[in-house]
Amino acid sequence: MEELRVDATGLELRLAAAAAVAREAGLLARGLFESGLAATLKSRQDYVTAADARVERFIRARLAALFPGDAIVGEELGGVGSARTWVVDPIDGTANFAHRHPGFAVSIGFLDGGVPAAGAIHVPMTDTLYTARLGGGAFRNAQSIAASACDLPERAYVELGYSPRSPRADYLRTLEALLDGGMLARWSGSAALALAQVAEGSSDGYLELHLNPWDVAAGLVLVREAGGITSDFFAGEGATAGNPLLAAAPAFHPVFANAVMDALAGSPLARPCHGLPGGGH
Ligand code: LIP
Repeated sequence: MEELRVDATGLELRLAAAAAVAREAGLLARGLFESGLAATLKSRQDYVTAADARVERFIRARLAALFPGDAIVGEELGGVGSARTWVVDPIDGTANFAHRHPGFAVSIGFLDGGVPAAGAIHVPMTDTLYTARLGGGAFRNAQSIAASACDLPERAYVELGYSPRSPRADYLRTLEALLDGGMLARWSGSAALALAQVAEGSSDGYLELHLNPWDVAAGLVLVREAGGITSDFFAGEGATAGNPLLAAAPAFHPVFANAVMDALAGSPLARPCHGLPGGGH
């Protein structure tokens, strides 16, 4: 028998927990960042520090104590999802953390029946906390936020993330298409921060050609509750193998998605099983 979905009260409790634990974990991460922890290279341009596992263990202990029946999946310590699953990225933006750049965040998402339902993102170096739950709106430090009203590509400020996990040719073709369309494209190295910026309206769109579930689980809720549109990240094998991700302000989404899909024409990434071009919830 399929488990009942979490009701509004249960979701509110999980949001409150995610917010509190994300901030506690963020303050722990900040202390480790300021202590100057060394980073090791997992593979080309893929870093890990002792902080990742230490912060994830802290988050897991707190969530397991509060919600013992929920599953937990994390970037460093793995795990298997269930009907109620926490998806944790202890340090999103590890490359920034490893190079002593402040652009990193703690991301804690909650999936209810496989659907992103609540999330909290804490930015340690500014002590900024983003929170959202299905039907409850999106907030930055408890103040309501909304995606931008941008509808013109020549005014659009977007992020095009890069990682060696996706074909360089697809990345370069997409970058060229965005610049040809008049958009200004940057890359911050943290998907969670990029999604928070779309939700608060300081960025008009974000695309990355491969991300993992822990990078986006919280940010997807944030963007959608802020009135933004995202691709269906959990289409196909998204929950286990990851997927591309597109997120945008509502009026800008059609232009952005069309430019991306034109650039990716012929690429396997353009197939529906990868959740692009967008509009999925
Ligand atoms: C990172 C993402 C970023 C992506 C990196 C990496 P991590 O997550 O936030 O957007 O470009 O390749 O996946 O590894 O720092 O948690």
